Amino acid sequence: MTKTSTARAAAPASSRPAAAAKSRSHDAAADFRQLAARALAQRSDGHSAEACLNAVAIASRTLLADRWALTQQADARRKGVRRVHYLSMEFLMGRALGNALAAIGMHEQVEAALPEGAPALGEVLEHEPDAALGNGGLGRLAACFLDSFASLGLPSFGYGLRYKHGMFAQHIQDGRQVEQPDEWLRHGSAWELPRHELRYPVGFGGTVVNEGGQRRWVPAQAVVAQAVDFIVPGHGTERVSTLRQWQAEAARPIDFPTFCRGEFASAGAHLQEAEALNWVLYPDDSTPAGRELRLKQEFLLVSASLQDTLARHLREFGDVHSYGRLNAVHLNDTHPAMAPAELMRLLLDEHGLGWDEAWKITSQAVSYTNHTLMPEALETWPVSLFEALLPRHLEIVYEINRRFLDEVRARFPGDDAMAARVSLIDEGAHGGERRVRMAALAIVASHKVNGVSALHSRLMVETIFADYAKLWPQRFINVTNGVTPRRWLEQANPGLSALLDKTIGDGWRADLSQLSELGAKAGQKRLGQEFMKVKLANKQRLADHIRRELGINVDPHSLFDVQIKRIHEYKRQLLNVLHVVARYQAIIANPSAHWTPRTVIFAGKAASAYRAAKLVIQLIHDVARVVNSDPRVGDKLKVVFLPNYSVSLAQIILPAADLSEQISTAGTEASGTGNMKFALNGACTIGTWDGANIEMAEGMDAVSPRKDGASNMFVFGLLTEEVARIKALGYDPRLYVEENRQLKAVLDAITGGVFSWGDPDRYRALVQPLLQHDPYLLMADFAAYVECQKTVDALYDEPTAWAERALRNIAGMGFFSTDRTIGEYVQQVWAAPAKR
Ligand code: T68
Repeated sequence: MTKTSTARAAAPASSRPAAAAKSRSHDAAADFRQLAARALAQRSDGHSAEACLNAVAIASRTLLADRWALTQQADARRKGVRRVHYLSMEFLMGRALGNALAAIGMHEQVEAALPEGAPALGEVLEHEPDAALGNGGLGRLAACFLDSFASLGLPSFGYGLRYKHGMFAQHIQDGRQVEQPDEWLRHGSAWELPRHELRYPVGFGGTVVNEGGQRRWVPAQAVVAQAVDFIVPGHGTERVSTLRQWQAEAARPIDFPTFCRGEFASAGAHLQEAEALNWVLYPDDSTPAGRELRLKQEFLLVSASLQDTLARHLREFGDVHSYGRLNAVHLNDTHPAMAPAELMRLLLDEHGLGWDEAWKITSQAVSYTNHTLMPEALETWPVSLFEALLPRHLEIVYEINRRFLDEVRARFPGDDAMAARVSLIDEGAHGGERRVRMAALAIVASHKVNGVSALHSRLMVETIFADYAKLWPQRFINVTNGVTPRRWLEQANPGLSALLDKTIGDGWRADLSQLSELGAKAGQKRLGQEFMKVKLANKQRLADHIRRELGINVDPHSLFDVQIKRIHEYKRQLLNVLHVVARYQAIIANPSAHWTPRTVIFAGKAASAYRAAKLVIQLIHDVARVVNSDPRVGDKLKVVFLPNYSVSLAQIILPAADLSEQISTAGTEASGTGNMKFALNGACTIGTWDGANIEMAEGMDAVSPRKDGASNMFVFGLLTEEVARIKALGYDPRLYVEENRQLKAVLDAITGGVFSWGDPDRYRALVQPLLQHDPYLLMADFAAYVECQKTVDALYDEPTAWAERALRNIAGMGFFSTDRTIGEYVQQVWAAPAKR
């Protein structure tokens, strides 16, 4: 890791071996047992799993709190080191206890602390609800980052909101998704450490006044943001990181006279209004009714977090001028993009700096990651709503824009179209309302903007941000995503972890690149057999889970073909279903032929207002019902949809997968991270040349090239450029259907009611668009997909060859650890203050 002359890099400060040994010291173990025993004794529900869970969590938290204090002291002593602040509306943490026990090495103490008659530790762990404070990849990435922050010893804070209800709980009724509130805090959370001394006022609405030439915002409504900490343990180190989540509280107590008049509701209405800010995590396509609340949530996160960073900085360094040099403020997508405006306001209005210095500090500190190329997903806010809620911030945005557009006009004289395109304000030229473009604000204020895979970062500067890249080519970089090997391999897959330890040593946990050593050994027959044995045990565990949850019997020897992720048209679960139907038809046309038995497994949630995605879930269930009950099919094909996809469910499914479905239309999936988790767990990938699939295939083929020169990944489908070309030429999906009898038969069966009790209308809304515009080119890619699936079957029929391929896949995954990702952020984004 290089250091810069201007500020030292926030380099990992690890003390692994000594720390690990110390953590196992006798005193800590005895304290731990005592704490757990005391917590258990205070419960009224005996030795129930909940009571044990709570007691062990309290003991772990206490130990972690001590480590937190030591980490903070150590960081404070490392003067001149930049601290990283990762602002994200989502942290999809999953369960904490298993991870904490792995990190602090207290498994044995827990076994000893659990009293006679208590459930086994495994069962206790199963009782912890997931902290599902995220929608999908973006939120889970943030959680993996925290793990790496802690494990690398990076001085850092994650900042988020403490949602009372995380992502909705998905129930399935008659094959349809039904959303219910996720009550993850019903029994409280033993992990949370409220920090009562850390409270900041956050305002909304009101006016801006002039006081002796100084602008000052007088909000109409104020809440107090209260910090609630969640300590993130590092692995192989005693250092920890912090996830600080904000809880909004009313700024004043109940209105006493009103209460005494018996008007209870109105006496406490403002309490309710403040708390509502923390009620729900918004789904990614929230309704207009929720948009104002969402903007308030985003501002709550940004304002409280920045005030906290400023307060800490002032405590440690005494003046605000060095803030930009010593603090990195990172925006996880555009949701916290109000941060530069709020930082400017705090520096100008509260700390009395002039514009130029405030702007210099802001742009030194701020950086931004983009996670999507879909222009419709780039957040914008109506100017009217922005002004009503944040009038001072709108002034600041206008001033940033005025100065920015002056620069644009100076560099591109006469190019008014360019100025209009890049402006922070969309003027609503075609009768639309004026809107603030949050991605533009994030880009203009940031010293670095990154995409999340090589392809995505290239497309980002060629498409959605092309104009900005013309202005500042150096500002745009790529940092390819990763996943933490601790949760996604060590904890999810103990069997494979043990096999890796035996084969290449245990260093991969902290240095995933060591997996490459597996490349040379992948062809060893015995290793292949041991790998297949581990895989079979994992599949058996999943098969048991499926039987318990759904009453479906699946054969663990069949090929487990898995697609688990948010349900979205661009991710093309529907293409997978079309293949399943084609396979079903082929089997019943010729049941006595040889068929490689398959179990096709889906899991994922659809946004509640996303009709097409919900229809896909229903179709999967309808197809499953028909296929699974057809006696001609038997074990040759089974279809399973596991409800309520979550981090903890992923930890069961991933280790059991043989085949990972990564089949988005090329150019649509920014990166993907599930793809990495599958491959790390020894699944082969069938995938398009999209997102991080590309770098994964390149990694596998570099580390472990095949003799025939073909890829270790099952790659199919149109390339990004081909997709663009076909669309430009006027794509007609019907031509593909007319040419392909198999595809036509599949669509006819679906529209003919074969899977919908004879109702031909049920899936009209899914199939009609496929024949008309098919924006994600399912029709164009269908034939290649089906062909590619045949090569998958052929390889699976040869267990030795399959095992070798899977091991080659694992060997190529060394690059995809978030430790590497965070190392790159430190070097390229966070270590050096901005040079713009
Ligand atoms: C995902 N984005 C990308 N967004 O789709 C995925 N969006 O390719 C990538 O691997 C991952 O980010 C991490 O970089 C999301 O998950 C959201 O969840 C989201 C939430 C709210 C609004 C918009």
